[in-house]
Amino acid sequence: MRANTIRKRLADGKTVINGWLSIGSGYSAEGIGHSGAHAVTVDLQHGMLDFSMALHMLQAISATPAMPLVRVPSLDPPKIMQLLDAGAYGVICPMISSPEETREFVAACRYPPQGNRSFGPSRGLLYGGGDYVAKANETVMAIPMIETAEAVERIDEILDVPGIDMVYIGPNDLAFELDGGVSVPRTKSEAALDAVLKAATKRGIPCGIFCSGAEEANKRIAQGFCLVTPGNDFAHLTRSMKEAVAQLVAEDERGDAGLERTATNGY
Ligand code: 3PY
Ligand code: MG
Repeated sequence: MRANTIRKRLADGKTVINGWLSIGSGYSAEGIGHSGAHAVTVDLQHGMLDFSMALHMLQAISATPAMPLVRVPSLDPPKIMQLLDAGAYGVICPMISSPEETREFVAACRYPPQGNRSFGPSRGLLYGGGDYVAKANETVMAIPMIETAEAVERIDEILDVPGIDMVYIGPNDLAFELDGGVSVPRTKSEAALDAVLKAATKRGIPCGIFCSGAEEANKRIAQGFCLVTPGNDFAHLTRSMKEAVAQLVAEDERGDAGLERTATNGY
């Protein structure tokens, strides 16, 4: 089976940079897959896309060196299994709050006897290879999201569930829960996510986190996170376009870009 290179990076103590796709497009998925990111996550929770678009995006990511991950909308075993069948090498599941939910989630990601994933590997065979079914359990990753107050309280019980490959923190939902909003400072949720990071690290379970961009991602790496998501595709697209426009407007205000001249020339 095709190796899961992010498992190897994590085992070697290396950081994983994870792209995040909210735009439903195979073309932009392929572009982000070629960005140098080690993994790329198709976001079916908050992304503007559905299963049929996610399938095309997973196919596009397959043409790149990045490992294909998905974030599912919720703890929905049939949906999780279908996305694994579509070739996802890891599933990030939001709002996991208890050991019971964790067990249900991990079971959906594993074929029997470790779990209850149903047989029907479909595209997993095309992307993973002919031995997909035999090797899937040790290759695909089950990644619960920790982003509720209950999950923070019960983190040791959650981490005790066998088969968790990583935990992923949703800092914004955690801020809603613990700080009453997403503005800064986020005193309580920052302390909580640091405690989760330490609890996971102590057990050798890697911890990932969503970040606003590269600057925050660098700080999170220094804090001890093993996987960072430096903002989503839409944020990068709009940020860089705004910067380009701002630069052109600034040049025009200095009188050296000729925006008006371009307009009157009819281009
Ligand atoms: C959160 O910050 O809550 C997230 O889920 C990020 O994707
Ligand atoms: Mg969230």
